[in-house]
Amino acid sequence: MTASPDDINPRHQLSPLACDSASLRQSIRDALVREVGKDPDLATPRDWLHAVSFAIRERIIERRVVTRRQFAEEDVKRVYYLSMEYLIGRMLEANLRNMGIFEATQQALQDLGVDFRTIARLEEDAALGNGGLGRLAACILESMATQGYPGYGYGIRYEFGMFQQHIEHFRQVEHPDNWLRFGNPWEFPRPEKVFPVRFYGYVIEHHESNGENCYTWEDGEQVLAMAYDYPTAGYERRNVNNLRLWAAKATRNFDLRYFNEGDYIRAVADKSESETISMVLYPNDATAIGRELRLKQEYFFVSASLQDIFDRNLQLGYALEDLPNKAAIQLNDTHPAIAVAEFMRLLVDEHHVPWHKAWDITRRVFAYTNHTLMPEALETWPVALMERVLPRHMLIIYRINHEFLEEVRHRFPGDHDLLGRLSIIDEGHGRRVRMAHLAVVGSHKVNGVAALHTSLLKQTLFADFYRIWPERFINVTNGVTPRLWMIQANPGLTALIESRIGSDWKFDLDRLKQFTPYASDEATRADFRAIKRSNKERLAGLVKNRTGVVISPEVMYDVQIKRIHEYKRQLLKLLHVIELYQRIRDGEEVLPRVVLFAGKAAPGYQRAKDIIQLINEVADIVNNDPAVGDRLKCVFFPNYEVSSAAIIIPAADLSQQISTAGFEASGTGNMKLALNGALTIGTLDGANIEIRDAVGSENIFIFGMTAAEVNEYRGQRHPPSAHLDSHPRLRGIVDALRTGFFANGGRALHAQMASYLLEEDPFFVLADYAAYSEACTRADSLYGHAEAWSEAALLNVARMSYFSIDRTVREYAENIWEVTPEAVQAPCPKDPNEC
Ligand code: NBG
Repeated sequence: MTASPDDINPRHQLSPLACDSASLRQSIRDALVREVGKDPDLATPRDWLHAVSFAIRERIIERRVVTRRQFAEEDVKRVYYLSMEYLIGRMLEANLRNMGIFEATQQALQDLGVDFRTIARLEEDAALGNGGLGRLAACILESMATQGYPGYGYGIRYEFGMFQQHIEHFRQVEHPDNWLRFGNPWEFPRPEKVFPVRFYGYVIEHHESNGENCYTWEDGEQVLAMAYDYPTAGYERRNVNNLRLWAAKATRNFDLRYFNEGDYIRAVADKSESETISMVLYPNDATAIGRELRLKQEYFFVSASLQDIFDRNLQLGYALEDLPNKAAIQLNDTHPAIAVAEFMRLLVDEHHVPWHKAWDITRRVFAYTNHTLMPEALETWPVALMERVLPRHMLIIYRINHEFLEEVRHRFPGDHDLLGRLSIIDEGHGRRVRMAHLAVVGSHKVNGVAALHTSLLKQTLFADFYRIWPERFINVTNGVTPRLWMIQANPGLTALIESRIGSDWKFDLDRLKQFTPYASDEATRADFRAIKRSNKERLAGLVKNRTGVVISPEVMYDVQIKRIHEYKRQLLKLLHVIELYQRIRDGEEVLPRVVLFAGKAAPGYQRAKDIIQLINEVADIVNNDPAVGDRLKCVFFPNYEVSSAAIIIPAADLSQQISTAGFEASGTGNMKLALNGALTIGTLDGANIEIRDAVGSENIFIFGMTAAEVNEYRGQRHPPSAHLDSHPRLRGIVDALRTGFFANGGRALHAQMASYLLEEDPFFVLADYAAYSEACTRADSLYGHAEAWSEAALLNVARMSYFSIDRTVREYAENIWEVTPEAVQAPCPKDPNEC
């Protein structure tokens, strides 16, 4: 029987706030006075932004209360998603749309004389992540709520998110992202929800009569983790899930010690030191950073989250042995892998569960997603550091490793190399803890994020693990949320699709397939082109605003938008820009286009920052050459973030997905762009392969070496310069760099980049150039046929349904978490204007 949760205690019955525009208008005005504390006559646009956010959050939190009650009533199994990163973006419009009150709120604001777009633009992006990994986490949370899965996100409430990128003298300059400076109306601080987290100290071993020794971890430093909750609304559902982010606070005991000794200054200084743990996001994408503070961040949020999970389960009356039936914990990459040891510590040390039983529970609860094969991204910690910072965890890891290697020794007697390769402790590089191994050993399922990536995981990184536990490895290809990346970002295309096939596809993207026949309908194609064009005008406005460069909405928009990384090969695209420029200068006809790059470089990644400078210097010459005009514009769009992605993507015609095959685990920008009717030019890497299979090889431009060919080629050790004659223009292009043709003052950088290509070229830019240039020509000639191009673009849209995040989340739910969706029923709308 499913009792209505509101029956639990009649006194706590909720009476839902109404959501018609008149009620919203009233709530917004009330919030402006009561929450923001402003007279409407004096309110600034930001005051209105906060007022409307407060009015909406009241409605979201009501549904959250109901969701929580219902999950508790029904004893559901819950999913806990542990991620160091959430790249959420702005919350106002996403919340309004998912709550189904976007139009009513716009109306309410209009009645108050406030323009929605003007205030929405003032919201800071919540950029608590670097790139694809963090954005995937945000998409997964939204989809869990939309589909009704009982999902909880856990992470860190960084005081400073991803840095703001400015371009000064062609170079990237980082500015701190002080996203909380005006306060954040979406968060609920929970000062009573605090957990102590210990670092350093020592371990005491106690001998017990039953033969199992027990351990206590003592002394050291303690920091408090305080919860901040961000309710996450499902699309057109009543479910609201919770994202809980932890902030570090100094413990009171800690302060008191010094206060009592009379050292006021020391006490306050120590307080701010412990609070640095959640101060800043490390701005490194797909590279590990071996700093003690990073290890502390990882342990800090993992420990707080697991303590919270234990608390919840105990409060609900669940037995610890029953945890695998009540909780699934997903590790988003290796960053939270210390959770395996912490979970064991909580079970064994704090709750006195015998070791082997605890280990069985742990393995059944945890699962691990790997997001990259790149060796520099795989976290390892020096044993000495781990022993100092987390002494109890080091002992636990030793025992896990010992028992694991015993098991292997038993199955493969005499294979010492195998033991060395599998060990959680790497004895070869000054003794380090391999966090990925800990994650694999402590999980019942390990997944890659695209078919190729998973198969490479099995063949390379985790080949030995795959040999012993083949059933543990599965693939879950990434996806993207169509709510943000289609419905919100591209209202024009959304309306076009709705006008042809209705709106069922918004709930079930598979139904987008019904749009397929319209690709051959001339009227639909013409509408599609008109929508693209107006999306381009919107982007052109933003580009002019941010960079001063004027771009025409008439030409092809060719975009490469992602983190700057050698393996992603922004240089390959830049060489092609130089080719186009030289062809124009030589009087050849070329297809007019705007090439737009956007993306941040890790502040310590010199080569990536040099690539940004190179792009900007080439752009400066190209854009100011009167002989070129609108035939070629090259733009570096600064400070790429979720909110600007939502404007660039719907305007794109051509999507650059040109990583060296075997390096991009999946990619998700590739999916967003294709879903919005951009054609992909790409290598057979990551999810590009599955995108080709979905859209048809005639509707995508594939080129270059495959992962296997890259591998083989690498073995042959050709000098990169051997490729200079593989394409009639390549020598001249590299020469332009070498001689500093585009150099704005500093030639050295250009010459250095040319020798890097000619002598090292670790990602095979020159080897793939001829094939790339040829693929660009294919793309250009199709673009010349507007009807054929529009047909291919519309087929991309109609055939991208597989890449919905809802399919991804369903696969996790069915194959890993074993949880089922729960539609939240109440509060029941008595009239359609109620939330
Ligand atoms: C990134 C990969 C991308 C992938 C995202 C999401 C890391 C460590 N990995 O290819 O580089 O799309 O993860 O899975 O950031």
